[in-house]
Amino acid sequence: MGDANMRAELGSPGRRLGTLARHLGVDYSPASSSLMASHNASEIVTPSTTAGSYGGSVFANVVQAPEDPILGVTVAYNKDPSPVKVNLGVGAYRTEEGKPLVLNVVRRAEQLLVNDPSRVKEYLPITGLADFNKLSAKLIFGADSPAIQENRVATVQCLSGTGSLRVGGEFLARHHHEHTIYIPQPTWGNHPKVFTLAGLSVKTYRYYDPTTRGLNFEGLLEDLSMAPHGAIVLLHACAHNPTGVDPTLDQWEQIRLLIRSKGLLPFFDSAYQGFASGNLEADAQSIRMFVADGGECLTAQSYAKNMGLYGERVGALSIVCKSADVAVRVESQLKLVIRPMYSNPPIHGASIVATILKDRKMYHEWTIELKAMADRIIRMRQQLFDALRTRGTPGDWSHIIKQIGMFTFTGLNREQVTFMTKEYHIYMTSDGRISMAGLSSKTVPHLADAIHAAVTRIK
Ligand code: PLA
Repeated sequence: MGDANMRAELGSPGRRLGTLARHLGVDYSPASSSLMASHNASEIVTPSTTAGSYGGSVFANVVQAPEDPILGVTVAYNKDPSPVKVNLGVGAYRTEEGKPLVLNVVRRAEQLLVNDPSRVKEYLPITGLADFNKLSAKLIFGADSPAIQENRVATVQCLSGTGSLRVGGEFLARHHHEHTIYIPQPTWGNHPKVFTLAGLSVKTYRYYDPTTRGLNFEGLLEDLSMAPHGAIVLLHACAHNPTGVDPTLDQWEQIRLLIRSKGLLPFFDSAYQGFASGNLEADAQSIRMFVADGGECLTAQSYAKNMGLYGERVGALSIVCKSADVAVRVESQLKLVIRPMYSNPPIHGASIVATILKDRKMYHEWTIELKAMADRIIRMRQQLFDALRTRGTPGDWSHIIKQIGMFTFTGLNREQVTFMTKEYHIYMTSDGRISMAGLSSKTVPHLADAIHAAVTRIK
């Protein structure tokens, strides 16, 4: 077989490896091309340490990085051969059967998209799918939002919630006079990294009180009232991760008054709209209070959880501005953040979302499926609480049913978590957070046994 034929047959990854292999002087004749099937790429292209002057790697000093505190839990879980293992680490919804769920309405939307021959795979604009952006703003701010009617919102499609936070962070680092962002203590583990790398300086405000397992409202107000004028404040719109503790509407109102009176800039992270209460409107309430006063704010939206589009990476960043002309200029600058980062966002997931949001029937179907997910999580809370009561597990476990959203912040300490993983093959983050969405009626007794053993044996 000629070189050209062989390359064509191997396709593009094979072609790249072939070229590399030739450069490195590795035998790459068709006879030895079975190497491709039986060896992985690095085995083929890695030169031996005796291969001339290419002996050592230029990366020899690279140290092994630790696994991510949340996603690393799944890595450890996958390695465990135990048949009783349970993954309560990452916040990913599972059915009663423990399976990942693709919503029916998502499957239907995908069918429509696939069957539509007019759909092409052209690049989206830098700002993403226009329909998706408009519909996302409506979903979070409300169809009757004055900010939308007055064209004061700049919305760009981003790579899920994380990408929206990062783009928002980079925009603020370039265009906001105050570079300090206050994040709650504790918060989602990725927040400090996202904002630091975006070029902001991260500080924390008190949020959770471990003694009451509730909101440290006094501490929160005190810390925010000390923040410098213009400082950015990261707020979880609902279903605070990891604590499951949200301010009441009354407390939100006080937070709003303080933030506005101090000239602070609110940045909402909305990763769980509809997941907290089962109601999309109720879970957007905090944000809408801030938009209603006419002031400015940022919102990062994710469709990972509420539409189950995790791996599709669909989200949006909206910046609510004082006036339409500011919003136009803000959008122009957001494009300058996005273009050198990933050029423009992917088309498929955003098309699914837009298809569902613009069709009344599909939208309705989605709200029903969403509520069913939220309700199942709430049922798991009750079942776990009941199971611990039945076992007479020492301690007050009422926080399990009081907390809201995907997670329970159990209060278990690091040693207890390690014990549960080692002895019961239950995987969770070391701060004692468990994803209720990963539990089922079948696994609740096992988890309750593990918690009972952990708290009675390890103080
Ligand atoms: N913001 C918060 C508060 C989150 O909890 C998460 C996801 C995100 C943003 C980002 O989500 P997205 O980029 O996938 O839209 N938190 C998960 C997953 C569910 C993770 O850590 O990546 C968690 O287990 O905490």
